[in-house]
Amino acid sequence: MFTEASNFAAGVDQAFKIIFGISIFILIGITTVMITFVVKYRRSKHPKAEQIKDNTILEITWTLIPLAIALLMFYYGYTAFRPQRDFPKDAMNVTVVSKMWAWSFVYPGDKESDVLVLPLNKAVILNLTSLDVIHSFYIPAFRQKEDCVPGKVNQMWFIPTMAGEFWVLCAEYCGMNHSYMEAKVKVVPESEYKAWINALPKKAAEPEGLTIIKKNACTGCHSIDGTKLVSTSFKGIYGKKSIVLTEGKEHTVTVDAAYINSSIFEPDKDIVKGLPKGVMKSYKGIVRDDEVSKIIEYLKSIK
Ligand code: HEC
Ligand SMILES: [Cu+2]
Repeated sequence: MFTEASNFAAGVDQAFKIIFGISIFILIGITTVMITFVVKYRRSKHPKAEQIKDNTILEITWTLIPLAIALLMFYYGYTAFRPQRDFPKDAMNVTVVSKMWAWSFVYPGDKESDVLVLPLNKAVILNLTSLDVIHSFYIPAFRQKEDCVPGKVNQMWFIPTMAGEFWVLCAEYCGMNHSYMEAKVKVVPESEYKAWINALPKKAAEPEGLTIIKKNACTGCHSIDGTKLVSTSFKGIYGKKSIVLTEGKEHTVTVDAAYINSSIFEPDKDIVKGLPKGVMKSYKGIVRDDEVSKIIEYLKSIK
């Protein structure tokens, strides 16, 4: 009925159908018994309530039947899920990089693409990463979903079993443009995949300052493309004027090396007007001085 485009899709669908079927059975069962009782034991017919005690057979029945139903759901869920955690040794690896609000895919040899192109019928392991907040990597047609957590690498694997284009969506609310956070998976025959990956250019080397900013998750609060997140964007920050409160007194500073340095190590000294105090923590002992210089160099470069 729905596109099942990976080796795991049928198992997930089967578990879903069984649980859904049981739910309908229970809904109809309970509703029927309820309506029957309402009619049969209504007050005009049955004015005096009767106490019933200790019916062993009944009690065993209503324990065993739900137990069997729960175990049945567990069995189908578990058998569909278990193989998804047994990662094959010879699969190809692709790193998924998520950030507000886009996906990118890094292939071996540092080649980067914003479309996930995969060879048909080949196992692939995806290493899921995030540069800012928690996202959830979701390919509905593959019935695969897993969180991308900053500072951690989660994995998923599957075999695409159908050629074509499928949606990648973010399934964890991650801010304003969450619903636009989408990409395409393109499953193609292996020869076509080989030609595509060979033609894909190498990723341009990243400025060191940017690597440090990402590593320390500054990008969770400060964007580099002008978007306003928790705090001001880093884009064009160097040399601009900032209105800050120092010990409650308002004044204007020019964003220069000294100000950036004190913003990183003593964020509560000068508070940018209109932004909350105490949200940014001091990076004393976390970011080294030589790293601060690289950050400053990078901030100068993004106008
Ligand atoms: C948890 C969110 C958060 C993180 C993470 C964070 N900051 Fe901030 N940052 C803020 C907030 C809020 C302010 C404004 C309040 C203040 O001045 O302390 C701010 C202010 C700044 C300013 C001054 C901005 C201006 O417009 O004048 C700079 C520079 C800065 N941060 C750099 C960094 C760097 C570099 C990192 C990573 C090492 C970082 N921040 C990590 C929240 C964050
Ligand atoms: Cu997201």
